[in-house]
Amino acid sequence: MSEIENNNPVEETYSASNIQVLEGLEAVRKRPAMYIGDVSKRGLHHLVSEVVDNSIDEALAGHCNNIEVTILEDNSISVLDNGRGIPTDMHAKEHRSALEVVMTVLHAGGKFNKDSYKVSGGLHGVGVSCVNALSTHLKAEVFREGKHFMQEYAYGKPLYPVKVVGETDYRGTKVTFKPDDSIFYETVYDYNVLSDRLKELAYLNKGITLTIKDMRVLDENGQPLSQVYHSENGLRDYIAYLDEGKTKITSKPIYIEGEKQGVPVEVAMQYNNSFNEVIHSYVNNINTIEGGTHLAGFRRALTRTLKKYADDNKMLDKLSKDKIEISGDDFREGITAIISVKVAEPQFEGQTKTKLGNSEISGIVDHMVGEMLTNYLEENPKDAKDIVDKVVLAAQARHAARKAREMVQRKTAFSGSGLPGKLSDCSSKEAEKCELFLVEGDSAGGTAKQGRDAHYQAILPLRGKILNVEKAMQHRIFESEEIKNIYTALGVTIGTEEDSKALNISKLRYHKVIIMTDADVDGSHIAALILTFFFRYMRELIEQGHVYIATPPLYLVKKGKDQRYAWSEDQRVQYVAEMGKNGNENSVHVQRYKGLGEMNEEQLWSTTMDPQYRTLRQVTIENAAEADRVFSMLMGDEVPPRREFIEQNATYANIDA
Ligand code: 0RA
Repeated sequence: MSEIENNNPVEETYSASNIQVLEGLEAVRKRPAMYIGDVSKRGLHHLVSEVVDNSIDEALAGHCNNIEVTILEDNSISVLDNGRGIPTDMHAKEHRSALEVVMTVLHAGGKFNKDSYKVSGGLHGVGVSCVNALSTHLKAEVFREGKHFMQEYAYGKPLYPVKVVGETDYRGTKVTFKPDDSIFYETVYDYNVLSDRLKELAYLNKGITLTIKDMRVLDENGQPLSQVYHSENGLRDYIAYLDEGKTKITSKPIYIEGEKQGVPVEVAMQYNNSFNEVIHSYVNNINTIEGGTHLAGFRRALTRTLKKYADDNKMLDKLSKDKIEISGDDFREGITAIISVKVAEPQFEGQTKTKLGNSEISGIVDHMVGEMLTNYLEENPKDAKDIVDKVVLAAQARHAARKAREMVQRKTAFSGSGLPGKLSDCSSKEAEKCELFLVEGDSAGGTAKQGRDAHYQAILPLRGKILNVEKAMQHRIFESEEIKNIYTALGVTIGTEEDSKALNISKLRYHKVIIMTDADVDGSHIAALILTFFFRYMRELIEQGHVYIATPPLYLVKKGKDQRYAWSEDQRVQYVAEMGKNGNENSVHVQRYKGLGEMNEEQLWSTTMDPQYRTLRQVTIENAAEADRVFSMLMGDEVPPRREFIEQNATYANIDA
């Protein structure tokens, strides 16, 4: 991708004193990805976070408790808060109003807001001036000292000095911006992405009310689609939300809140009777999906404190008698925990810059969690016993699981290539080019095998429903034939051991793993089961963008030799109308595909497998906590419509186009 060309006309109506500034913002427009991560859907939504973060800062400083985000009809966004309002007085050194400096100087945002505890500031901490630079138009409004101030910008450049446009009793700041569609590939805002983010922010910053409104979607009374988020108990409420419908080991989450060496730390955790470890960590309201020192500190404290308590109370004797060694994993089976720290100068590392590097934080979290958890266990002996019992059970199960896995691996080692017998492999060994189709049913598998390009497309038929990993004990997972076939075909290992949780992605034999199921209820269920397995046991596969869902057509519309495939009702209606036009409607024939098996190999290839014509949906995780919850709900006892779920969680991506 070459540099984005920028020849947007800008009205030069403002003083020349800001040449310096313009250069700064031009840099943002030239290399937007350097400042906001990317210019795809993620970057587009990141702009909103960047603006909301300023309001959150104002709230954390104790001056604001209401933030309202509105998606306007034209996909511009407005963010309104009831804080003190960005100062509008003249900035002594800059000879411009403070508001203008905040809106046009890179990194100026928090600089002169010394009294507030500036900790957020977004993933890239670039501030609102970046949003301004990447917007065709931005309007800043300040309600302060009885006046309504305003300044507007085009591509980050002020169109006039700050002016007073009226009087007001309100206090606060409102920023309205329209992202530049010559920079962003995608300019349509996704209500759910913003809504989930605001929900997350409400849990992470208790007491603030966050509202989202979508003016594009009005109900019969003309009211916009909207949602209000507010949490009084913060992370405790978050845990309750994430674990809704799960059976808890303790009645209430364990809650730790405090500050050490100027670092606010907040932790909530609760055990449930599942086998999953769900820990989400945040630094300055940013989800650190790669973890880091805060997470390490938490894990260390958890293991050490629980182990000491269990040892002191002779609760591990049975394990040592059976020669079962307890591991860190056992202390986290069935845990749901949220860790949130606020760090003044965070150092972010890792592939996606979401891993906290500050070494001092691990000791701080470790100390605080250790101390408070010790007290909790002493004061709540019944909870303590229930938790340790669960840990002991986890250790026993893990021991059984390892035995099962060793059996499996020993068996596979003796069976020639080690690849599953049902796999029709491709001839190429270049993993980057290879694709594995996981196909529902032996018959569709056979068709796919005949239709494929055997050079780079491999087929693994799956018989019926694979094991529901959400409900199964871990050793059962390694015994399941279908699951064994999947991971041996992929060439990667899974495990319960600490270090093997990280997949050996370098061994992955296909860089595209494509789930191909019927377009019906059963097909959706099977796809959901496979996705759940990947999510729980091979999350990296999804995170690194290797998982896709194939989209077979729903209809074949035929008239003589003219044949067209339709993927939706609308398309079918359109084609029938178009093809009916030149003559007799009755001669148009519509065939409904209920399953992959109804297509012949040529049809399956040309509609669903051929990179030239197929549409693959890439599975992405927008919001880890939300995904965790969705998967437990989806595969738990209460089952929401799965088709809808998959639609919502598979990003439309015609990646081959
Ligand atoms: C600096 C000083 C003061 C307020 C703010 C910044 C402020 C910034 C933003 C950004 C979004 N909403 C905001 N609200 C306030 C106030 C200084 C004072 O009034 O004494």
